Amino acid sequence: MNTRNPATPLSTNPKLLKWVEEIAQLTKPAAIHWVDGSKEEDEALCGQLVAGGTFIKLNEKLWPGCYYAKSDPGDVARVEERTYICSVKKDDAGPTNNWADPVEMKAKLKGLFAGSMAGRTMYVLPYSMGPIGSPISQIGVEITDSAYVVVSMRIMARIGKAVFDQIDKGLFFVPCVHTVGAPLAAGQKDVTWPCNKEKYITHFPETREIWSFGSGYGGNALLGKKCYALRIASTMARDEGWMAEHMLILGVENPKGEKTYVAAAFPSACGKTNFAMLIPPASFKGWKIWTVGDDIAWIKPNKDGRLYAINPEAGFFGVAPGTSMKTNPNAMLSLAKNTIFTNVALTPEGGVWWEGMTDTPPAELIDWKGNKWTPEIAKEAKAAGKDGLSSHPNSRFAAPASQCPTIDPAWENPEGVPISAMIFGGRRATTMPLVFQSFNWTHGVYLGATMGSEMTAAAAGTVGQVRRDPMAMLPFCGYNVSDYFAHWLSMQKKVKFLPAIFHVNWFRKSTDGKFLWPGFGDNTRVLKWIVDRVNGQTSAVETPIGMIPKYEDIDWTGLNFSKEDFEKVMSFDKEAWNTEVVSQEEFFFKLRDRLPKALINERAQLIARL
Ligand code: TSX
Ligand code: MN
Repeated sequence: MNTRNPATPLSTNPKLLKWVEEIAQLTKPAAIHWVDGSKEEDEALCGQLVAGGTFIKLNEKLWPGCYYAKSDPGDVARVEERTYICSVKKDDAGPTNNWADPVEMKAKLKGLFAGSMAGRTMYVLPYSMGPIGSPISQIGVEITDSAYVVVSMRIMARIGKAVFDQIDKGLFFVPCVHTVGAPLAAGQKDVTWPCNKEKYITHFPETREIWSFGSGYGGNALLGKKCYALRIASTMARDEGWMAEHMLILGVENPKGEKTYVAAAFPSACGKTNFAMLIPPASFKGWKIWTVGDDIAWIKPNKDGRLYAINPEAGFFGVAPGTSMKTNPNAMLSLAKNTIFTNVALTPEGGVWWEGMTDTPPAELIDWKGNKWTPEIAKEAKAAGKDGLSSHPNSRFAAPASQCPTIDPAWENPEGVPISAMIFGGRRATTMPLVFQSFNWTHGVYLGATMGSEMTAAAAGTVGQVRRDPMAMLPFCGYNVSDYFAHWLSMQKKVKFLPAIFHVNWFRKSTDGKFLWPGFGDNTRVLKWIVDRVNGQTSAVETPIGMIPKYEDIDWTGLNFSKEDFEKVMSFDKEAWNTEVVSQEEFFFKLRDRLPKALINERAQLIARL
């Protein structure tokens, strides 16, 4: 039985105590709760969320330890247009970020936060991004008035007393303030998903602070993830000579038991989590793929002259729709217990379902808006021009990484894992071959800087147009993206043995619109070539765009994929590349103020080779 008074501070750090006091004075909560991270505390908070109607406990037999939440329909995703980088100089945020003056934004926030926690409990939530005590890890403290945030962060990060102990040892922490922006008047009944129509997700890279107002959802509210581990950490990394990247990390083990780690960056909707949890084809006897992380990599130069990476997260916050035992069994097994589901559909048995989980949908569901859903109702909705979906397309699971069957034995190694290759990619129906390797680091940085995906019908703009998403960091770089490229280029001076850089495209289509590559587990064949390349065990052919494999260089055992098929998925279309370099130039033009000369030169060399 835990009899601790949660209002009693769990730290003696004067800076922390003073800041907590200040925020309480400003936001006027009904109570303060110092989060110890214990199981008892978690159970009590989940019980409270169930009692208030925010959570539904799922059937313990089917989904042990799992909870279900549905958000306000107006609070379902990150709000990029409400996301700000508040650096003193506008140019330091750069042309791809929303900028606000830090003094003006602070004044605005002070107004919004005044009394914003009235009637609620203010949680003081300490967290470590990365294993506690790792030299690559960093600490944050999130003050939040959302119990949903506390129990979600308990899955996604290392939280609790052990982190306060680190702070009391004098370790630096990033103060993060979060409110759902829905104060309760005396006697006012709460809603199940409190939030505010007005939202501000604000970052102060120079003073290393995060303030988030008005949303309870995902990256808007779980401040350790995108706000800290990418936007603030990218700035810290630039200042300190390391890298905070939007990358998955996986280990490839060959039949001899030798392991090679790679990190990969893809724009959204490319199946990043699927790739991080890849299962090799049955014919790849003795090959194993190990998962270190599915979203973020913190990468540091090591004394041995190589780059080492950690996954700063402790869980997977994955998009549910499309995840199934066919597309990603390891994800399905990771989320089978102790998982929080948000905005998926509920089954009558007290389970969850989402589009793509099974071939045949259940006969009846409660959809993410709380309405009855049947396949017939969905059909009628679609006929009436609505989406007819049972789950929101951005519905999520928050599952402990430790539950992944392929979690790498070294995933919590404080030193990280050595990175031998980096992979960039995008969703491209044309132009981009299945795989190619950069000539060198600078050329690799160019590939990352110009990567992107073709827009889908859902995204604004013309279908087929490429949306550039450099290193998949467009919404996540905490400073001027041109300076970020310069930082990437500068790693050449800091690291003796840099990873080799590759570009992949699983999504190339034939002229009649069919995918030319089977993808999924068969991507192992491409990974094998990549790993063989970095270990000096295979050759490559030089082309104008980079180094490519010959048909014979790829292991085709167990797959019927002819040389003609390979030539199609690898083909070089000169016309398409002429269009590509013009489109790359248009993107670079937007960044012209600070774009490194080396990248302009790289483009000139590409044109010359073409
Ligand atoms: O995640 C995907 N990956 C990476 C897997 C490790 N997806 C899912 C879409 C992204 C959210 C893919 N979709 C991949 C892929 O490699 N490739 C494709 C396209 C594709 C879809 C279906 C088939 C082939 C390719 N084949 C059949 O449906 C039979
Ligand atoms: Mn991501």
